Order: sequence, then structure tokens, then C-alpha cells
Amino acid sequence: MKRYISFFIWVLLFSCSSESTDDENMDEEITVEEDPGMGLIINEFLASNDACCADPSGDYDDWVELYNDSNEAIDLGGMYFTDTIGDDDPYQIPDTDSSLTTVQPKGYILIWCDDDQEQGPLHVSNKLSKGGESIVLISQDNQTIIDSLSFSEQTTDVSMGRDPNNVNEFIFFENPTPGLPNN
Ligand SMILES: [Ca+2]
Ligand SMILES: [Ca+2]
Repeated sequence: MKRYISFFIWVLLFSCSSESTDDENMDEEITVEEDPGMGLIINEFLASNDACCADPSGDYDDWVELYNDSNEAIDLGGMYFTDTIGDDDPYQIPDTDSSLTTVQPKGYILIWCDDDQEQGPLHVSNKLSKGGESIVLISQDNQTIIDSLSFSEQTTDVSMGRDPNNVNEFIFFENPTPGLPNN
């Protein structure tokens, strides 16, 4: 009889622990349903700018377009940018004026790769190489890579960006769209 009771208790315990596992699974499903989006992503870039589009100072400089695919505003201030994977001294975007460095939900922002830091906090020290290199955006902790890509040889005034029909594919754009949806 004792053995029978202890078996019954064991079954009871086992069924309780099964229930708690089910609860955890339900919590995970709810989190997925919230759909946080892809976060901040590299959406388009132009590595050789001759006559495409000028920065606010009138310079035809290289640029990287970022898209905020989350539902919250994101401040780039304090993040790091580099054109080299594994760079141990990436450029830190100043956190001096969040009104200039914040990208709104579902919004776009441009980083100018011109080494013109005096032109504002979104002008970084790395110019992009037409022959190909990398674009890496790193979090304020200087460790977490937010997004990165490597590209091969580019054509002047032809940008490369995410295909609006498949955001995981990068294609060329004869008509670049800095600050606007790729088209
Ligand atoms: Ca410039
Ligand atoms: Ca665009």
C-alpha cells in the first residue's frame, strides 16, 4: 500500500511540473506575438558618390541609411560605427544631441561617411571604399553588433540596399533613395 501511495504522489508531482512547463511555453508564444521587428538595420548605402545626393553641407559624400524596424525611437548617440569587422577602435557617434541622432519608429536616418565630424554627430570618420569593405554598427556597450554587412565592388552613384520585396536580399539601385523607402 505504501508503495502505491508514493507512486501516486510521484505521478502528482510529475503532472504539476508538466503544467509549469506548459505555462513557460505559453509565455514564449506571447512574446513572439508582440513582433518587435528587426530592430535597427542597415537598409541602403552608397560607397561612391559623385552626383547622387549631397549632405546638408553640400558635399557629395558616402552614406549609410539605417531603418528603425522597431516600435520605439532609437538614439544612435554613443553607438559605434566602423568599416572593418573586428575593429578594436571603432568610431563612437557623439551622444551630445539626441534630437539629431534619434531615429523614430519605422523611420530612416543617414550616417555620412565623410570624415567631416565638424558637420554634426552623424558624420563618422570612416569613408566607404568603392572596391568593397564592410559596414558595422555596434551598440553602446562596444560589443553587441546591431547589424553588419560586407560588400564587393560598387558603381559610382548606384546604391546597394535591401530589396523592398525581400528585405533579406541586397540589390543595386540606379536611383538611390537616401532617407526614404527603397524603391
Ligand atoms: Ca560632408
Ligand atoms: Ca532608401
